[in-house]
Amino acid sequence: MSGKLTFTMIKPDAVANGHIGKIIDHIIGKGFKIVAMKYTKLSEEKAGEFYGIHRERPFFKDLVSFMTSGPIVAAVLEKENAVADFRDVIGATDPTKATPGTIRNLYAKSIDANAVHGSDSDENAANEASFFFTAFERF
Ligand code: IDP
Ligand code: MG
Repeated sequence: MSGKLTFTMIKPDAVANGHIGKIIDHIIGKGFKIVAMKYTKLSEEKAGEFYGIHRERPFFKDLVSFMTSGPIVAAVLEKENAVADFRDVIGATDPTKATPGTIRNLYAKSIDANAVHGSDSDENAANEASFFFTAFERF
């Protein structure tokens, strides 16, 4: 059984490029309900913790420095089959390989500055949502 929640961030590149509104509209248009949302900025410590699973990867330092380079929008999204459906909506990690019409195809510039985050499993979705939001911030 797949879960109904996923977690997303609109990354600093997409925020800086003025794409917040279009990306939120795109997400709602694909049938996702917003359960929680905030405009915030990650500290180095928070970004390192969030991306802890990538700590050993060669791009980890660049990833943390990019994710702390400006504000982000964090959100919890609800839909049947949320995790897999949202991965389809965002497209491949590398925007040059992302399917036409996906968020990364439309708004991302490079494999690191790739506009949005999307959880990769129900377990990570739950953990990532709790990392940013308390139960009282979800509606
Ligand atoms: P995902 O965001 O599509 O799930 P992951 O493999 O989980 O991709 O990687 C997390 C993030 O790390 C990516 O969204 C991207 O910002 C960055 N990243 C992944 N692979 C590379 C790379 O090869 N070079 C630079 N940054 C990368
Ligand atoms: Mg991932």
